[in-house]
Amino acid sequence: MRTLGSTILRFDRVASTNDAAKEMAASGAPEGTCVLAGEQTAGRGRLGRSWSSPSGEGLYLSVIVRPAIRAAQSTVLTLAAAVAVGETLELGFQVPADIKWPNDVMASGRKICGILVESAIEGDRLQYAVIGIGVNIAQQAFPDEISRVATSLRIETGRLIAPEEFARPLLEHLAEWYDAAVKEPARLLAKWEALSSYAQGCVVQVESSDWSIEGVTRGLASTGALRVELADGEIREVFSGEVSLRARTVSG
Ligand code: BT5
Repeated sequence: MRTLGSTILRFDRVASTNDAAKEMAASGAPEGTCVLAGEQTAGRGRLGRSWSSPSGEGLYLSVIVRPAIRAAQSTVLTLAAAVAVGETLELGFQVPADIKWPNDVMASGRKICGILVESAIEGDRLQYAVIGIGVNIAQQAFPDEISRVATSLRIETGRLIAPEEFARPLLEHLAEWYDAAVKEPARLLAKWEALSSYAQGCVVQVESSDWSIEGVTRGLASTGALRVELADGEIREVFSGEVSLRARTVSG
């Protein structure tokens, strides 16, 4: 299996570990190179949103990968990262985790981790991708805007650990699921569905900037897209980056 994290570049503070990793990837850094920071001054989420990244309180990690997959397949990298974080929480720290498609890992119904995968594309292949993972580790309180939606490992377990203690097992799980994403995507998709209460039979509203649909989730397509059944029985495949998803109630 591949190793991720044999080279880890540590910074006290960066704007965004994803930006630092993208620069390194563009100048040839090999697969598995990681960037880890104690603090981000401009941590990013999707669509220009920000990621709260206070000094010493979270894990801010970006991993460079160079998978032989098609660009249209790149959502599987987000799914692999979410499964790796979910397993680390459950197996390493006994925190029950739930994955909310496409890029949130939840604990007790609150967001404990966000994932931002950014890719450079050449033709229809990926030249490289940067898997950015933010995990709330030591926070006991959050800024007002996210105080009702966020949680941390410390809040969930009562334990205080260093972010690097989470990074080590996370990189091992990520290596396994990254490998599966490339070689056996069906195994990864099945594991993701097993870890997500949103995957099957969940009534959801999916919104993008110019449309909105409501339906029932019907698992993942082979590309990693979420399958949503509309009221008339039509199945829509929803791709990451386009939408946000609001769970309503769970139906059979
Ligand atoms: C994400 O975006 O959840 C992806 C976050 C990725 C962060 C990592 S840290 C390492 C790497 N370097 C970066 O610059 N980024 C990556 P999205 O789904 O768009 O969610 C963003 C939303 O989550 C915000 O608008 C807030 O509502 C909420 N949020 C912000 N900071 C949070 C935090 N620390 N914990 C929980 N929720 C947060």
